[in-house]
Amino acid sequence: MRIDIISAVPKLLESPFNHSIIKRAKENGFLEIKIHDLRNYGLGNYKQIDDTQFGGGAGMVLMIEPITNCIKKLQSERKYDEVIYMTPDAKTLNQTTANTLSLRENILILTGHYKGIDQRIRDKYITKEISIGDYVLTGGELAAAVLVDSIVRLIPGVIGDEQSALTDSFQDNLLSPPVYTRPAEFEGMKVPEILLSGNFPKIDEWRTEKAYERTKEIRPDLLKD
Ligand code: 6GU
Repeated sequence: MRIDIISAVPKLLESPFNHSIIKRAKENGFLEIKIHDLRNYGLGNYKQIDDTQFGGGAGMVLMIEPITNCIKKLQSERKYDEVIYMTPDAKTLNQTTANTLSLRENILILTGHYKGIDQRIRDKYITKEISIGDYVLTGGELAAAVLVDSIVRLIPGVIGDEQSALTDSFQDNLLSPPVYTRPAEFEGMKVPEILLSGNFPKIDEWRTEKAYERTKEIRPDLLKD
């Protein structure tokens, strides 16, 4: 998979993809990520990328020209299966979306800042808009890092123990059951007996039960369908 990210603050994206599983995914050839500085496509001597909005109102808007020039340049180099705009005024990211995107070959992600981007970019180039939750961030970069992380770990082969990605919270619309490791007893707190029993069908049953309990308690909305 190849992921290109366009950002006005590319430094925010320097670190998130250089550690742990995503780092290994890149080293093992599953993934290539390139960050593109929107400023390089800015207008005039000052490399302008934003301007005040028509109709008045506080906050700057990312201009149509620099973004268009950047997208056109990237699209001349490869065909993108998806051009995604990270913005709080969009549908919320969920596991189904991550699963779908993990099957794509080339993804282009545009991150907004300030008041957002000129609507005409959204109308013409964007195939999918994604928010990561009902709160506002200063920009789309951290949201893009969240999106990329959620996608990359699902690429077949990226997580060694494939079972591990398939039994995540949300993969079946349930939260994960509790997990424990050694020691079996610590300061009087014991690991549930069933997990030490070696009775794997019973253990599976227990985990499913706990997953339901937890979901009912914390996220009953997930059980609606
Ligand atoms: Cl994608 N961007 C910004 N700026 N804020 C957000 C978001 C995205 N998702 C949730 N809040």
